[in-house]
Amino acid sequence: MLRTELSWSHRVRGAMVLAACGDALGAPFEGREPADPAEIDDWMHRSTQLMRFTDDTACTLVLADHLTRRRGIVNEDELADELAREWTREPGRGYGQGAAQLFADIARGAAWRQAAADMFDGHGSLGNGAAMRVAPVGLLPGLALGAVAGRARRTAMVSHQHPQALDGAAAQAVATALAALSIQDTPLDADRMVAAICQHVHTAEFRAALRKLPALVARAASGADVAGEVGNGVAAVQAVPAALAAFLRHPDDVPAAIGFAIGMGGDTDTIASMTGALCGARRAEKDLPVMWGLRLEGASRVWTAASALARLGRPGAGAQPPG
Ligand code: AR6
Ligand code: MG
Repeated sequence: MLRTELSWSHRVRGAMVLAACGDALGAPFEGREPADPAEIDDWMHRSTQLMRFTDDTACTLVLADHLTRRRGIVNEDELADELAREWTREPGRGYGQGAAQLFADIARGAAWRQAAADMFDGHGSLGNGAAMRVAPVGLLPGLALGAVAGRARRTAMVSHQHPQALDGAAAQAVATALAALSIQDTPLDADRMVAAICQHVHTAEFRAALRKLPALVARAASGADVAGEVGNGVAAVQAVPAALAAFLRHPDDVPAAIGFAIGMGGDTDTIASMTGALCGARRAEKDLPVMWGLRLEGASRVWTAASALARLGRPGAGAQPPG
C-alpha cells in the first residue's frame, strides 16, 4: 500500500510540475513557424533564464485548488468565479481573446452558462483552453475512465461549450489518467491507449484526429509530419491529438517528448504543457530535469498545489489511489 501511495503522489506532482514546465518552455515559441531545433535545444537545456508560465498553468492551478478544496467534486458556479478571479488578478498571462472576454464578463456578474454558450456566434469556444487546464481531473484517485471524462466535461462547460472543446477536455483528462496508470519502462501500446481515449469522445472530427495517431507513432513520424496530419493550432481538435502524439513518440523520455511538442510549432506552450502532463503522470517527478525545477516561475506554488491534490489519493483520506 505504501509503495502505491508513494508512486501515486510522485506521479501527481510529476504531471503538475511538468505541465507547468512544458507551458513555460513552449511559451517563447508560441505562434511562430517551427523554430530551429538548436534554438529549442539551447532554451530547454542550456539556458539559465527564468521560465515564465502562461494562462495554461494559471488555470491548471485554479482547477487543482478547486478539486483539492472540494475533494474532487466539481462545482461549476464556483469554478467559473475562480477562473474569472484569476484572470482579473493577472490578465496578462496570454489568454485567448474569447476566454479573456468571457472571464471579464463573468467577473462583471454575467452568468457563465449563457455567456459561454454565446461565444463565437453561439457556437461556443472550440479552443484548447479547457483541455490545457484539465490534468488535475485525470489525477483524481479512484475514478473509472468514464467518470474522469464526465468530470472533465463539467470543468470545460464553464468556458468551452463547443462539442470539440468538450471532447478535448475529456480526451486529455482520460489520457492523463491512463498515463498515470501505465507501467513505466514497459512499452506503451499506442493503439490501445488511443482506442481507450476514443471511447470517451463524442464528435466524429475528434475521433478521426485521434485515429491518425497510431500510424504516425508506428512510422516514427517527425514533428512536421504530425503537425501536417493533425494540426498544431489553438483548436482542441488539433492541439490535444498533437500533444498526445508527442507523448506517444517519446513516452519514457520527458525532454524528448517536450522538445518534440515544441518543435511542431503553432500553439507550442499549450501543446507542450499537455505533453508535459502526460509525461509527468507516467514518469513521475524523478524525471524532472533539475534545472527546469530551478528556472520555473512560481515553482513552489505549483509543488504546493500538486502535493495538496496528491493527498486526495492517500489511503484513508476518503478515496483510494487507483492501480
Ligand atoms: N469559431 C472560430 N474560432 C474559434 C472558435 C469558434 N467557435 N472558438 C475558438 N476560436 P479562446 P482558449 C478561436 O479565446 O481556448 C492561449 O494562447 C479564436 O481565434 O476560447 O482558452 C492559450 O494559452 C479564439 O481566440 O481561448 C491557449 O494556447 C481562439 O480560438 C489558447 O490561447 C482561442 O479560443 C486557447 O485559449
Ligand atoms: Mg498559453
